[in-house]
Amino acid sequence: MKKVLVTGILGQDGASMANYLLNKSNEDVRVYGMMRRLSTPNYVNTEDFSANKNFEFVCGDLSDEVSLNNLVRDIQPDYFINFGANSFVGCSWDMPVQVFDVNSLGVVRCLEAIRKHAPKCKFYSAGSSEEMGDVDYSPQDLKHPLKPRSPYAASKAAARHIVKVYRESYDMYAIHGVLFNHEGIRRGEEFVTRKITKGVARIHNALKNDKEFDPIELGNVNAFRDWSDSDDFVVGVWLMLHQETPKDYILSSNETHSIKEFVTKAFHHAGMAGNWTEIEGDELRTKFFLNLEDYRVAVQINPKYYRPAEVAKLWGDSSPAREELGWKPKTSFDGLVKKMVDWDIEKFKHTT
Ligand code: NAP
Ligand code: F7E
Repeated sequence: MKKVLVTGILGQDGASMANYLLNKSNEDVRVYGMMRRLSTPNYVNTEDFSANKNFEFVCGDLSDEVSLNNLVRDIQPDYFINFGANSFVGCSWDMPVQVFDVNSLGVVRCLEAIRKHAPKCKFYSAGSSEEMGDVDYSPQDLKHPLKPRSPYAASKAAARHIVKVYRESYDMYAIHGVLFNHEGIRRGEEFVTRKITKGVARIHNALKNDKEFDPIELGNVNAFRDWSDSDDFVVGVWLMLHQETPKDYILSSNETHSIKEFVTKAFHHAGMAGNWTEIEGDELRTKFFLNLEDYRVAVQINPKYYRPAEVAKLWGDSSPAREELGWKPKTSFDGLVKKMVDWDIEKFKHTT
């Protein structure tokens, strides 16, 4: 039986990965899910697998090398999948030191723990399309230069470099997957897709109950992202950990869509047609109106959600992963929007 240590177990990808390994794949594995100490932990993402006899929560923190050293020494994992991070780009300007400590130094601490205590363990570092930042061309591949636009992106670019250094210096199986945006029913509620689908569910319920509603407030709705389903990406990450020779890959849908398009589709899927209106030169007055008798505003702009520097357009090229690993995402963009909207309408059906 293979032992897999997964950090960020209460988050989206850590939970998706554990769920895949324990409930969906045919792998003979024991999963150790690392969580940090919280006064009130939220176990909503781990409900599908936490009772599995091959699963165990373990305690540790990426900012604490003692906990990482002890876990690797005691568990002797075959795989160490590091999904733990401060993953929200928007807050990374507010806490840049913490972001670098967890997202960059945290990776060095993981690599050192493996080097010292379990050098044959295969390590996965969670890289990001944000590393491309201020992009030179589309779609972006692994040759694209690192041009980070946020402390978060810079922290992930640093992680990419250090993983390569350890791989080449110590002959370790250490890889840094560059993953474009991926979402789903476990997505944190501050990320734009979940914020939209939760808002759509709220407005859907209000209209059903003949009540008033407040609009969803967003920042830059003209940004483009390459969105996929997290459940598809964890399969790609697992395949990356099974190559003859360790190598980094991009995972992406190979499509790009604007935030506006996501909004329109999400409302449409919930049975609410609407239209964007814009006043030239006055971005702040951009609005999404529902085509009801009284054309009510469902989305409006609040500049507090603007970022100090924006990444305008991400669009990945994952052809090497598709050709060499035999991976491809199953869920389309429309399928992802539908899955998230349906989930949130059901989940929040009593909330208005
Ligand atoms: P997420 O839902 O925010 O999960 C991140 C997890 O990391 C959370 O469970 C969090 O714990 C944990 N964490 C934060 N600080 C920690 C620390 N000091 N020590 C240990 N754990 C800590 O993020 P995700 O979407 O699953 O993303 C997984 C990884 O992929 C992250 O590294 C992210 O940066 C990267 N990534 C994500 C995407 C994407 O679109 N989802 C794309 C590219 C790369 P709490 O639950 O206690 O807060
Ligand atoms: O923003 C715009 C925002 O926060 C997407 C993380 O998983 O993917 C994620 O980072 C876009 C940006 O994700 C709001 O300005 C508009 O252009 O959902 P997001 P992200 O920044 O792309 C990458 C690949 C990661 O690695 C990260 O860990 O949407 N936007 N209005 C908004 N974004 C948010 N959050 N909230 C808004 O109100």
